[in-house]
Amino acid sequence: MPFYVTTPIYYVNAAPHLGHAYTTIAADVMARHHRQRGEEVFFLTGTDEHGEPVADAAHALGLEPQELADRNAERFRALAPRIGASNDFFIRTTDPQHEAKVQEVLSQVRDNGYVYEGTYEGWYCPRCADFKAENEIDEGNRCPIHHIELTREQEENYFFRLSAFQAPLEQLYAEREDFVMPRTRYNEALSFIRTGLRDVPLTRHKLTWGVPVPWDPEHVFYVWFDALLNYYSALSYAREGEDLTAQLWPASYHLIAKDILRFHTVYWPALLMAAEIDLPEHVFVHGYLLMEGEKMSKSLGNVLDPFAVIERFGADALRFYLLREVPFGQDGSVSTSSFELRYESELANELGNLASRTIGMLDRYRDGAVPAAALDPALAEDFAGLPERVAAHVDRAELTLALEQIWQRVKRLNRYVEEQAPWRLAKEPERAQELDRVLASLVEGLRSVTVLLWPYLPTSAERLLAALGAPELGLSSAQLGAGEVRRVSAIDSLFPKDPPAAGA
Ligand code: ME8
Repeated sequence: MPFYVTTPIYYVNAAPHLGHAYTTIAADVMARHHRQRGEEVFFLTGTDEHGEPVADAAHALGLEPQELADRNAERFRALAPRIGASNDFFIRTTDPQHEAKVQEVLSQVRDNGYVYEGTYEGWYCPRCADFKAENEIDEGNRCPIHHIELTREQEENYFFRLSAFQAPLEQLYAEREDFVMPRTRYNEALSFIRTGLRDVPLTRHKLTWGVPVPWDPEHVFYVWFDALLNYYSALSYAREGEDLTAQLWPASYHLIAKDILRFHTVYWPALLMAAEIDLPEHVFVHGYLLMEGEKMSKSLGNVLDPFAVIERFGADALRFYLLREVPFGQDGSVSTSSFELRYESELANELGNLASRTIGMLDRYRDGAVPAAALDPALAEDFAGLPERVAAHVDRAELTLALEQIWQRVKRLNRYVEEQAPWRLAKEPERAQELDRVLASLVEGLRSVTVLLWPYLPTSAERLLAALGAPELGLSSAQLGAGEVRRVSAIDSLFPKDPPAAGA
């Protein structure tokens, strides 16, 4: 079974921030883990370039939308490698192949009888590019996300017959309880469906910045339908000269935050049904990174700069922090102080010291050669079934729980060092065999957790495995005892304490 994972495509109305980095990092962890399982993996991210959010931001800067899109799409494209993301493709909705696919699929939806002409009247948030239902409006006709005043829109549009999918969507939710995860989000989506679905605009008449509607060039497609289709269109042109759709569709996981839940859990499956395209397996909805209690967002201006963090501490530290600090799927606060605390106490003290102590003792007591000794059964017991447990969590996108499983073993290895006190054994020549066993067990345990940590800490894990002379990354090699470390070599500190500030 191939594994196809996506992030939302991000608006190019401003530069990327930590919230965007978060979803991309999570998707990358899943992609890397599945590659470790030997599966064919495809990981997609990219940018959403049409619609009012981008057109308005461009005009405010005195630019054409395409100019702003070109400028910011490059920043998002550049973010991926900076955070260690191994995406297989980067889609831009202004790609001509994407636009052609949008026209093709939405014409099919019309041919299938789900499109009609009508007049839309209602409240609209130009930042969300969202037509708000009456029960989604804050006091004073404000957007609950952006806190700006909503506009009253009246427009001749083509409509998508969303209401026709009320029963099919209820059936989908009844049959596939893991279509939307976690459970709270499934309940939220289902209760939205149960309140009764109204038809929604499929096109915009007032806007010109969008994909032209082939049957009426006075209109462009409503940005959300254009954007959602990226997950499908990308496969048709991501690899030059190939169409990967048959091989990779449907997607295994769409990762999103809860701000765009309704589009992905209601509109998207309905649209696919209308076009007779298979539905994705899962939509996983993670929470918000909060700063000072509010959703971090560019329009609210309360953002933590991922580039500054990476510059000083490296991408691995940021990846680890985000997935360790905030239980994946829930909201959680982030701050510079909690970042520094975790970096120091967990990465530097727990993992970094474990690695340097293990390598240091092998060097000191055995000249860097790993003794050929049987593993300590007590340790083996604590590691039994670990790769399987990690895989079971990642299968459900429980990335924080998977990391916790691994981290418990990092702590276990540190306790093992304290319990066995190899420095005492080294002083008693008659206990050389015991020392052999402790050292061999320790280095094998370190190798095992490092293989499992690779999706979270790719650069550090590769460095450490190279120092252990055991670069194998496959998940089966993470089993304690599956590897063979013969010699270790010294490495510089993996997570140096108090790295210099950027530019210092
Ligand atoms: O909504 N906490 O784009 P967008 C966690 N173009 N995640 C966050 C976050 C935060 N504070 N802020 C942003 C759009 N995100 C549309 C999507 S998809 C077909 C079209 C992440 O630039 C999270 O993944 O506003 C959220 O869903 C996404 O960025 C919104 O990005």
